[in-house]
Amino acid sequence: MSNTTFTMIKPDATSKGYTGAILDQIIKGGFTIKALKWTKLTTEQAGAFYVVHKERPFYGELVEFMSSGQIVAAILEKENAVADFRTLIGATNPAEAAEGTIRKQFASSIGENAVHGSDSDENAVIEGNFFFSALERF
Ligand code: 3AN
Repeated sequence: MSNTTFTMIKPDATSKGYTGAILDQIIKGGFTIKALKWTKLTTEQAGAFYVVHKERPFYGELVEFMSSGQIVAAILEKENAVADFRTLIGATNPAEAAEGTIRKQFASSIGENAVHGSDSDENAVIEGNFFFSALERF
């Protein structure tokens, strides 16, 4: 069990002005921000980030959406970070997300679902390294 996970606040949520509210819930959920970046992905960068989904039917749509606007990337620390963060954000499809979860409150659809959360300790490391150099984290 690792103590870090990686998140992105997605373009749908940043454009609607939810960034502050989402960061607040992440911090109140017991996560410490170890690195933070507000940026925008090119289609090439979004394609590389989501390359594990390359064969899935929604890959093109996902890459287009994730490069369509600003995102906030962060490395988060907490005991049992990956699993606890996925509980905090809720199911991929906001219609199925539990009451009080970030996706239930802020997501509009399965594609535009407000936040990303790593699905394993291994991917949390890969995803954090995709965005942050050693100098940008503590
Ligand atoms: P999660 O983000 O909950 O781990 P994954 O890994 O199944 O979900 O999917 C990665 C991302 O791909 C999701 N966050 C969502 O934005 C997008 N996605 C997943 N399923 C669909 C779908 N059926 N249609 C469009 N986009 C999808």
